[in-house]
Amino acid sequence: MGSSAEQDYDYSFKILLIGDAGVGKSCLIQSFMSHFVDNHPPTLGTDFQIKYLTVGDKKLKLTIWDTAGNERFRTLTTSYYRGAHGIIMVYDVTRPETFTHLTDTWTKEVEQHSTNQDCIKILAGNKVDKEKERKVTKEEASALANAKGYLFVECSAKTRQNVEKCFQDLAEKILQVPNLVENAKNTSKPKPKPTQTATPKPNGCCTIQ
Ligand SMILES: Nc1nc2c(ncn2[C@@H]2O[C@H](COP(=O)(O)OP(=O)(O)OP(=O)(O)O)[C@@H](O)[C@H]2O)c(=O)[nH]1
Ligand SMILES: [Mg+2]
Repeated sequence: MGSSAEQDYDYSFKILLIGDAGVGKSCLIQSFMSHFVDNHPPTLGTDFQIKYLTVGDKKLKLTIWDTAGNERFRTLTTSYYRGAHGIIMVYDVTRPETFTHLTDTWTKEVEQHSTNQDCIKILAGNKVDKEKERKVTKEEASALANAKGYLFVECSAKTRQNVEKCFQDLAEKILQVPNLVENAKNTSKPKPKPTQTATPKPNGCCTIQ
């Protein structure tokens, strides 16, 4: 972090993506950052990327953490979840097992490791561009999200449909939670310079203070 432009944000949010191997977590991040990467290699361990986003009049720095869905490469510990403000729970709409695993496995992981009870979650059904192969309906996923109090979006990393919306909705919701916002404030943000005022001198001249 060097330039003042990079430090010029109001809040810094830690965002995690979780879900089974191959659901498209890394592709969603790539798609959000810039473009879609076909045949993305499986993630080994964990990785993160930084993206700046403006929501309303707030400038946000998102640190987006990606992890391996495959248990063999997973090194998830409390530290991965610690301090997370938002979690994107990804499943593949063409693979129903990736949807059920979110409730069977991933929610338990979150409950076990997450240190932030107020952390916002969004359920993201990816690969909606493969509509003909769809196995998980929008209705059942939306019902689960409602029951659990999660946000919900269907998206495609490939076409970029709803990819921005996924991150944007999550960030907007985080901004509404005072506890989350409080510990995300950018304390090193450069303060605006005081405006210069001219004071008239008795002899009619002015000094700038
Ligand atoms: N058609 C389609 N394919 C996608 C989409 N997103 C990802 N893919 C494909 O799914 C494959 C797996 O995507 P990844 O992003 O690597 O999946 P991941 O969840 O990061 O997998 P792990 O790192 O192993 O946990 C990619 O090689 C893409 O070809 C999408 O929106 N539509
Ligand atoms: Mg990956």
